Amino acid sequence: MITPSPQSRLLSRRRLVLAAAAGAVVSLPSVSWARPAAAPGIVKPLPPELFTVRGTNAETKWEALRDTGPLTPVDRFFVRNHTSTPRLEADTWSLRIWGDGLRGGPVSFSYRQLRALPSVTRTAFLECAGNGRGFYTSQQGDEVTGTPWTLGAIGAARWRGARLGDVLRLAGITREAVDVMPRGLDDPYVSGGVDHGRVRRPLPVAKAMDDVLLAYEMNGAPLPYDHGYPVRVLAPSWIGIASVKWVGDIEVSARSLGSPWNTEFYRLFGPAYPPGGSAPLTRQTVKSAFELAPGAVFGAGRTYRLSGRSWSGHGAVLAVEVSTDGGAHWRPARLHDAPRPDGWVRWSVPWRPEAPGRAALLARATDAAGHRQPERSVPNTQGYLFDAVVRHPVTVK
Ligand SMILES: Nc1nc2c(c(=O)[nH]1)N[C@H]1C(S)=C(S)[C@@H](COP(=O)(O)O)O[C@H]1N2
Ligand SMILES: [Mo]
Repeated sequence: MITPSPQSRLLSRRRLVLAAAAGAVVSLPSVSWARPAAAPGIVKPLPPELFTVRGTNAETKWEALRDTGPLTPVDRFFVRNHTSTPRLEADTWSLRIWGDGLRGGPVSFSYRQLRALPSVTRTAFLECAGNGRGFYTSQQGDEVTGTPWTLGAIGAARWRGARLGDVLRLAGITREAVDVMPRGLDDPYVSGGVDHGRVRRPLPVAKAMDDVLLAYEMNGAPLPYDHGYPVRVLAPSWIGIASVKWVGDIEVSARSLGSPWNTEFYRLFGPAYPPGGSAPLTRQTVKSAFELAPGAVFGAGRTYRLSGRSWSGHGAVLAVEVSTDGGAHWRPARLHDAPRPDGWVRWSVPWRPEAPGRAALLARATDAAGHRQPERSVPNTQGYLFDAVVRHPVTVK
């Protein structure tokens, strides 16, 4: 059961009073104030303390991660749905592997068979390629299309599943195979009058055979419906679209495969890129976020502990610097996790704001590949891979 925040209770009471004043008939059972915000097609509750609903998607609020450990609890893990969450059953689910990259014909695995294979458990973040997209516009004035996420289209979890490589080997993958394409069982994605078919995106065989999982557990429990129950792909360090949820079949091909998700979407287009766009996107960029609401209020002359997290798809985050004066001075943050590829590192700095007024908090990370967050991200029309330092507005009173 979700308890409404004091604010939503106030709001609803005001709405009731307004409705009564306007002479409307107020029937209590139909008043929806006690219910958390809903996104069409998402099964789990989306209380406003934890999520911002954006169309069919739900963005995690960073202030809701403040007291969480290295793993993001599923009750606050972001959801990115092209359509809506299907409620599948493990007993009737199966995974069909097919295509001309196999030695023989199609092979199917039941849920039970998949779970009987050797399992691996690994912690990895999962992040949408569009995470931070909103800052292209709000911080840089760039025009971009797509969901204007702030920084909450990311979560980290402990995933357990079978190795995709083991399953492909059992299915008889040949040396000629170059791409494999997992496809989801959710509804076809229709946008701008075009039916793009079911969500699917090719993975190069080298990645598929390396560290990709067919995951059936998240943080020690079966995957929740919204995150791919009963089985999803989990491609560590790559953009979220590579981790196809509700996977139903995988094509194994001796030729390279295409889908709208590696031709039209999830490439970089724009003045800085070739006319056909960049190569299909793979790894995530480096980012940092404060575990703080935008516009958070601090008292002058008091000492606070600012906390946040940084992560990168190119290697472990090795250093994080914080500026509390809008970028004029930087100091190192204290890291609270051992640097790990595919993971995020929690950090903190003490802060004693002196002068009342508005301030901007900035954090920038450097990863093991030598990427340090720039002041400005090179824009692309669909707003992917934002990596610039974000200016987090706060007020000192
Ligand atoms: N079948 C299917 N898989 C999907 C998607 C989808 O809509 N359908 N969305 C993708 C995108 S864009 C992202 S960012 C991640 C989000 O995973 P999550 O909802 O578990 O956080 O799932 C990916 N896999
Ligand atoms: Mo995504």
